[in-house]
Amino acid sequence: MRRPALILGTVALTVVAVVLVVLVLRDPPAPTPTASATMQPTPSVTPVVPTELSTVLTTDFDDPEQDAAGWEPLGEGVEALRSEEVPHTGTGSLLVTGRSAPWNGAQVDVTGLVSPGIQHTVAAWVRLGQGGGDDPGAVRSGTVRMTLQRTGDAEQFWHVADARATADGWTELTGTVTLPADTTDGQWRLYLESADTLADLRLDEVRVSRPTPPVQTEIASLAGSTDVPIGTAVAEQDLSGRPAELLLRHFDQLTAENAMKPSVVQPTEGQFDFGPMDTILDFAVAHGLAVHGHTLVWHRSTPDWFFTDPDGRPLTADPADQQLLRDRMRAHMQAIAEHLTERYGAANPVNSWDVVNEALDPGEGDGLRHSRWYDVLGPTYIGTAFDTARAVFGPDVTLVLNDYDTDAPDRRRALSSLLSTLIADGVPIDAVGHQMHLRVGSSVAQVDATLDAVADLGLRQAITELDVALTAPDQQLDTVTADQLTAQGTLVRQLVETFLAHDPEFISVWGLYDTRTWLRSWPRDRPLEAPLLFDDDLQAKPAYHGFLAALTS
Ligand code: 9MR
Repeated sequence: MRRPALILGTVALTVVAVVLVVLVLRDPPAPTPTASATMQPTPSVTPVVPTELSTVLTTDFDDPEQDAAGWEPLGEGVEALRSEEVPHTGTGSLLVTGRSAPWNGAQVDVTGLVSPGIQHTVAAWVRLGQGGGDDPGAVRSGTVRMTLQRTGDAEQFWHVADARATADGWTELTGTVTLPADTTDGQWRLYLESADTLADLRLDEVRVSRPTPPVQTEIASLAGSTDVPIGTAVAEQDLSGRPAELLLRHFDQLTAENAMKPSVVQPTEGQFDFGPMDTILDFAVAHGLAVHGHTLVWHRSTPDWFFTDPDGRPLTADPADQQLLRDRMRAHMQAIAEHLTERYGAANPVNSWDVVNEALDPGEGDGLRHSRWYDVLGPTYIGTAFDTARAVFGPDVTLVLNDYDTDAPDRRRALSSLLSTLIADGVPIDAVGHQMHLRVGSSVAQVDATLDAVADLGLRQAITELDVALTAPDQQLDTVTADQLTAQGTLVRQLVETFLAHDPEFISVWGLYDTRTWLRSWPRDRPLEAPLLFDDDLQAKPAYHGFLAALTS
């Protein structure tokens, strides 16, 4: 049965759509046949009273692991690369180089993010780079523009925004585009090009937003339906507007999706950036939410300097190098602990930490991932990390060993073997974090077996990163059916029932609503993947109802 607020939201959007159809029919924008053809600006329309905007795409090019974050070159011989020169903010921007025609640029797939009948707002910062003139020293300028294209047989182009950009500073490019309500769904891309100059282009902080219906207020709060803390992974963009409303309605614990990782906290040795972490912790304190700290010792999102000496020589298992790495591990934890005490004192919301993340590799003889931590310190790096965390964060913080696919039998064996060793060695590990990145078709019995195995060892357990993908990573989703979403809801219910039967410390999902899932860009573009409890419009899915049913049954 459809819920009243959903119907109201749908009615509101339908009214918007009808108004837009009328406006668009009066003055239709001209689709152009090729990317190099002249664009017609989207006709100006009387703005419809805006419902609140939600960001559906946000890219700052700051994460080195994400490289160009899904942006691809447009044109023969063109390259689109993440660059650390002159970013607008943060540490990176996109550099588009090798352009030989004005329409050469960069593009990103926005299929699933844009919809007919809705006004989308696009904003980005642009700047010119090298080339495009005889005098490389001269201050150059040129017109840079963004276009939205429906690709395939019935291709159409919608000019979104243009601006005069220069080589000596950043310029903001903003605009709106409304796709006619009768546009059929299809594949969509957003691209950057210029009207004149052949200079390199730089791009930073791209954002696409669209209106979202109000957060449903008639459905039960997840966190309010149980004593078990219910968490979600967040980034700064989730902490305002409708996403924040949704968050505060259903969750009472947060994990920073990226803001507390070593690459963010200590990008350069001794230079700490607590800003992104504080943004999340301040929000948690202001709203009385707990925080699960993620993460301290990991092979990913950890800067290379950890594992090289000051001259850039890779550290080895030599005792002096080992001591250097142990010192760095401690200094990193110590600085975070001191910062938390100074800034929050008794109100510090971080109750637990993923001390070691993803240490398992059942393909290795000892079942452990042979990461750089392992190469230098050997398998004892895990015990060292827990000892150090206990000493630094104190006895009241829950220290967690966090890993993925712990439901797979080979990884369960590797986990049990590691835990037995840690317990025998007296390592101060309190709990196991099961990430639970699952998919429709995952076996609840295997999950149950793993939770039993860990319980038998006497350790507490938490569900740290739950999401339930609709497809396997190598599958392509052309459309999402109601049956798939129902199957997802059924599995979520069975999983949460299984978790609850094992008395978890908390159950946390890896993202607030489908737009925000990491799975849309891993291991490649998967624009329709929808593994979370709330959809792109922040509305409850069958997965939410399954979760709630398990909490209340
Ligand atoms: O969702 C996170 C993504 O934005 C980051 O680029 C990536 C690398 O830091 O990490 C993702 O989160 C991972 C988490 O930190 C550990 N478990 C697996 C999660 C999904 O990859």
